[in-house]
Amino acid sequence: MIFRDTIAAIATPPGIGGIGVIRISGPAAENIARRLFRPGRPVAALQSHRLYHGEIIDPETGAAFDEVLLSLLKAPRSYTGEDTLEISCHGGPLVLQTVLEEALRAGARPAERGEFTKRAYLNGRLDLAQAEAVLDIITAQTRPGLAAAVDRLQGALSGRIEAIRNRIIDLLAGIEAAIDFSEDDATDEKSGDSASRIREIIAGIATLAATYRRGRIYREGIGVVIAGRPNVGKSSLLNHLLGEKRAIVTSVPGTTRDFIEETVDLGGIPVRLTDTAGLRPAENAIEKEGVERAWERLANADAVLLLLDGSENLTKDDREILVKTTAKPRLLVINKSDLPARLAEESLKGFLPEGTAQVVRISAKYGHGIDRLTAALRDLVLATPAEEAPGAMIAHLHQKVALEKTTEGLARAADGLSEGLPAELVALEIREALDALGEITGRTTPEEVLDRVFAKFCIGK
Ligand SMILES: Nc1nc2c(ncn2[C@@H]2O[C@H](COP(=O)(O)OP(=O)(O)OP(=O)(O)O)[C@@H](O)[C@H]2O)c(=O)[nH]1
Ligand SMILES: [Mg+2]
Repeated sequence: MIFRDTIAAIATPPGIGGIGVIRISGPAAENIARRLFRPGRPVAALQSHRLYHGEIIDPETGAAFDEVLLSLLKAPRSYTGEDTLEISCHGGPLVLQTVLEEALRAGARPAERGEFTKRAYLNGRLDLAQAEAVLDIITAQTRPGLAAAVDRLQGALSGRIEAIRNRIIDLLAGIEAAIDFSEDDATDEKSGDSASRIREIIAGIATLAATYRRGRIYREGIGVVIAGRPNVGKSSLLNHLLGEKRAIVTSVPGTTRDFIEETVDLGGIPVRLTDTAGLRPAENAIEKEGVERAWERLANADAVLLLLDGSENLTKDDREILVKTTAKPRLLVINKSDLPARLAEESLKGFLPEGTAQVVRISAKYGHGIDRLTAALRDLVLATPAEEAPGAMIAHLHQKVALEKTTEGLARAADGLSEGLPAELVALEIREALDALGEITGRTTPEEVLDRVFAKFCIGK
């Protein structure tokens, strides 16, 4: 696709920095450089993929606005696939604004959010899954999240989708061939063969779709609430996980009133961790409000760390909290393991689903058992073994929906085959499945999905 207009934006974040980058993409890029850029040493013409030192000047007066490094990346060897200019200025807001305004005066227009990446996509430099991976890299919060996004940018997901697509196309070819030779007496045998191939493809899609949970958690993180009766050590645990004395810790039950939320990287997962007021029948209006808020946070949490004091027997309040949180993904955490143990794990048996080992002993005060706690939380929310390699993961809801639609189309085709439906109708279902699959890489993505994807980007990317 060839765009006639040229877009420009400040590509670095607002504020003061060492350098700030202006990015310009489109057919006028080279002209804009010729107008605004005065090289340190005279050159006949700017060469592609070279770095030039010089000044951005006022083309009318010749006055310099800034001393810069400039590169011209000629089409198609650029991010967008178009002629692109990258100007590294000094990183001040006024400098960047001035250079951008000059670029606009020289023939560019302000870029919209994600428009550089959208052009890269429309020019075939990236497919849609890769374009979304660019955003995932920018917003990654943990190493594994970043690694998964880089994998997607490098085509891990696109490759998987392409492989599935090829298998469906082969299947379709077989079925369409049967349309032409419908008199063939081997038709029954063939349709049995097609049905089993469909089942295999569906199983492959299911494996990929199952990565959504993990992919989304690495990308968006999860909300985890630390809950328990007063004085069990919730705030101590928050502080230990944060590595700072964020919450007040005292031996007075009911110390924490309002909830405290902080984000931490727990074993590669971005976790929004909330410390809450100790749960018990409140003694006054302030505490009552705190306890209500704590229950509210609990209701909305993805998972709960339910803290118990291992140096005491289970209390009535403990039991009540245990009962009220059974429906939540939770870990039972027995704290104060440095003190003589009074709480028997047997007393918790009734609160744990059969065969699960969701009890961890820790000392929040001395940091014992925290690694085990982190690993157990990871296993709980990911529902997969911790050592599983990332591989190709889907991370966006529309990707999951597209896989589901693909499966539905294939399942209808399989039903059609077993019911002896005409091959034409079966082929139609398979074509629909292909279309649904194509939405992930952008082959068949509706305009509004594209708009939604690129609207999430920042300006300048
Ligand atoms: N020995 C020991 N004491 C602990 C441990 N964790 C917390 N404590 C102590 O237990 C008391 C209560 O700790 P907090 O972290 O304030 O407990 P909390 O659950 O936040 O209490 P509330 O905010 O009142 O609900 C403090 O005196 C802590 O020093 C631990 O692992 N071992
Ligand atoms: Mg507290």
